[in-house]
Amino acid sequence: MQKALTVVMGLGLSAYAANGVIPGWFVSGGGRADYVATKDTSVKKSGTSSARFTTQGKTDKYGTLMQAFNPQRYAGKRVRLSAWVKTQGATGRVDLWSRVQAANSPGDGPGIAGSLTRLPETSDWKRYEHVFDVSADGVSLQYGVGLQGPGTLWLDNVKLEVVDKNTPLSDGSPTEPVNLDFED
Ligand SMILES: [Ca+2]
Repeated sequence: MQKALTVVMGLGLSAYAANGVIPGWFVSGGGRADYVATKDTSVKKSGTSSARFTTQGKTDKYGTLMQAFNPQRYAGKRVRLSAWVKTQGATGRVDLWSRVQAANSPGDGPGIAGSLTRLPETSDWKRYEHVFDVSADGVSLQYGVGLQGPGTLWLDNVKLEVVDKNTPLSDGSPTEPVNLDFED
């Protein structure tokens, strides 16, 4: 999963503001010029608006609508990122991703924690979640939704919360020793 993230994201971190339309969010990725993010007041999970992210013109490059911040206050904690996403006609690929970047993490890598979920080509609103640990080495916590190729997605009600250390990690890593006596 982490390797897949490395391969597909191709994030150039020279992000630019998403036309200044959605405060706190920006468009990044190698194909960032081929995508546009806007607030959508007609399609939304709740409240009065969602984020709409879509391809403008033809592209086979990856673009992502993302957010990044210094995770200092989450250091040493396990977090759950959840988000509601709706997709339409994403015949290339569409995903939800998260990662914790350390100071020396490559800009196009999976970071030191996080996850990647491939989403359906077309789907109604659905909640997805990633559970991962934020270590003290983390200097940037990032997450977003991305497209590679045609299609549109909507994002709403993104939430980041601290969870108990017993909450299973999304990447399937065990949280305690398993089958040490080989009897299972
Ligand atoms: Ca909303």
